[in-house]
Amino acid sequence: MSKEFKRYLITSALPYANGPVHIGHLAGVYIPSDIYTRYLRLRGRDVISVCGSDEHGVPITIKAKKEGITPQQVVDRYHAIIKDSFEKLGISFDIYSRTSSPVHAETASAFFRKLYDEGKFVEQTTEQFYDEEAKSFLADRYITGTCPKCGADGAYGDQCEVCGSTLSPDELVNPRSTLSGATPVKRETKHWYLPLDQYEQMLREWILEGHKEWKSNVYGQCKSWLDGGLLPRAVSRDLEWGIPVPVEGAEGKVLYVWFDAPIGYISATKELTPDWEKYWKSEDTKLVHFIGKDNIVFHCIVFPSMLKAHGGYILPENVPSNEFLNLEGNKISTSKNWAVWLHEYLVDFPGKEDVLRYALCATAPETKDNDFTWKDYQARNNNELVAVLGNFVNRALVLTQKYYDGVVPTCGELTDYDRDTIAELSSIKASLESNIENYRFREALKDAMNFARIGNKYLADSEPWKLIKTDAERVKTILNIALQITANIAIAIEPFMPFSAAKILAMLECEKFGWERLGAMDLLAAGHRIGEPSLLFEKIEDDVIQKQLDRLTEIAKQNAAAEVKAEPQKAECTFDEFQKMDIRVSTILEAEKLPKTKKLLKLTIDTGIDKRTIVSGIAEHFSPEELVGKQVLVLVNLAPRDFKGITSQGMILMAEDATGALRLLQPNEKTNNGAMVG
Ligand code: B3M
Ligand code: ZN
Repeated sequence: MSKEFKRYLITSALPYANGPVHIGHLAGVYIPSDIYTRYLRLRGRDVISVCGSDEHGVPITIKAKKEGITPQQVVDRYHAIIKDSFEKLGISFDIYSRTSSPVHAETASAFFRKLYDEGKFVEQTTEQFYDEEAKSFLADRYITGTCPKCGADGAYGDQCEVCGSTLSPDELVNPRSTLSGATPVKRETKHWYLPLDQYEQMLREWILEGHKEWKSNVYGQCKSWLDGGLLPRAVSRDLEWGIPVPVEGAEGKVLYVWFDAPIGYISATKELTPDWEKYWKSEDTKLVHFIGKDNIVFHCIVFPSMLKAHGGYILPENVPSNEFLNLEGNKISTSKNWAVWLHEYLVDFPGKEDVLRYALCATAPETKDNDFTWKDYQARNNNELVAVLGNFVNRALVLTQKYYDGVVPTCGELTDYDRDTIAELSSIKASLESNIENYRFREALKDAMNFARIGNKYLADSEPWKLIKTDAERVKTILNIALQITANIAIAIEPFMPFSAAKILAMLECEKFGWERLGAMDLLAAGHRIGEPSLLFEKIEDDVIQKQLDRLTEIAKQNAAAEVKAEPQKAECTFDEFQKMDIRVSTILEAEKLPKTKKLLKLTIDTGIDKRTIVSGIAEHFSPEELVGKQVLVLVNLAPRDFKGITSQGMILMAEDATGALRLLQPNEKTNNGAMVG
């Protein structure tokens, strides 16, 4: 028997304010948490949903440094974009706060201070890398060097992005500081550690014994952390950006971002309501953390240990965490711009907020990584939202306008078929509820859509448009039922597609119904006048999708080009050696393919000195037509060579790009043939 809770506190992982939000974040965290919250609200539960920007951490300072602005400017920019785009997508947090807020600084400092005063931390002095030029300790990310595993240069102190290995700064070959380029030295520094090992037993009992119902990915990760044995974790860092460690003698030290960020949930609740303690400190509250899989250890092991150390706080009842969403077969990456950004989507697809919510919920990586493709997005819109949901609602409303001038007809005697349909509808309700309450949102969405599927089938089977000529009375009942189903849809889809639910209610000219009315067949009274129908969804054409695919192709190209490493420099050559090469601007006069060869072109060139023949192996890269008339650079004193009986007198200069394609080197303005290069 599961426990009855009086109220709910829903948290969603605080997005880092070092970039905008993308579809991976949405599918993994924010759409599920919003569905859950909206459902509870519709059920009339006491629920609050809190979130905010995570504004500390090294990636933010690195971004600021790269752009030559302050960390505060970075977080101001992204906090605004993230907050605005969440709102526009209908993510209905009760508060979207930020960890640079004064309330948060106070809350996090007090939290640390209490643990400090009660001796809950272990103080430890260790040797850390220090940059003597920049006079600064170096976070792992600020140290780069050669990867010990794959030999790539530019690996970071915590990870090599080329081979994916997790590293520690000590392992880097030839370590350098990214602040000054200096070779870092080791220097002693003191930090505070939370002795997680002391909480191991509590965590084992609480999670491994007490929460076997957690999703297997979450439970599994917790088990392997606990089985591996927990070690004390540093909760302070030598950095400038962050919440100062509120202890004497801690100058230049701030709280570790993963210490302050989860306290952000508490600060946000405090900002939202003076009654915040009842949400955080009462066993009657159900606390649920929605997160992505990379945050599991922090929410299931570290934060609960912090809360226990502090005392007085409840622990989460569940931590529904999703796997990752890929984009068109590749891992979403902020640094590689391989993402669909929410704020850009909202501009490119105005009015299609629910389409994204629907597509992302339907492909949410609930149990394993999943792939978002634009083709799938289009198909879900066209084949499901337009063809099933939109089509049913539109038919019900248009027929009512047509036959009854927009007035809900009376429901006469029910047939067996009517009764079966109604019974089927009410049976979905239980499944929909259980799926949402057990965090199976994809299944829940299917249940909600089944209201429309059943409605569609009902109209298709009962054919009111034919019956109207022979049995007008029966049509009244059919349309009454179709309209009741429509009103039911407005309830069932609200957690998933709130904009469309509101639109249906507006067309029906009714107020929002509570969840308890789902399944009822008397939502609309006979005689009630409905409003003008309009289309709920519109078809998305191929060219719109192609544009998005083209954008991604372009990004993939740029990324491939950026990844290419230049060949190492050749052995030195003297000025005299260089001077021996005679390179001239020349014009290609004629070009033809050499018969019986695949690669060779025979070119006639005006070098300014003479007209001559050059045989060049570029037939697979250029057609003869595109070369004629082009000015190029030619090494004219290269010793002649014979190709298939033709003597070639020189070489055209070219560069090979990242993809192996050849580019002609040309003067950037028309120049006289024979002009010397050098
Ligand atoms: N900012 C990490 C992330 O987005 C982080 C979550 C904090 S939740 C307290 O992966
Ligand atoms: Zn490597």
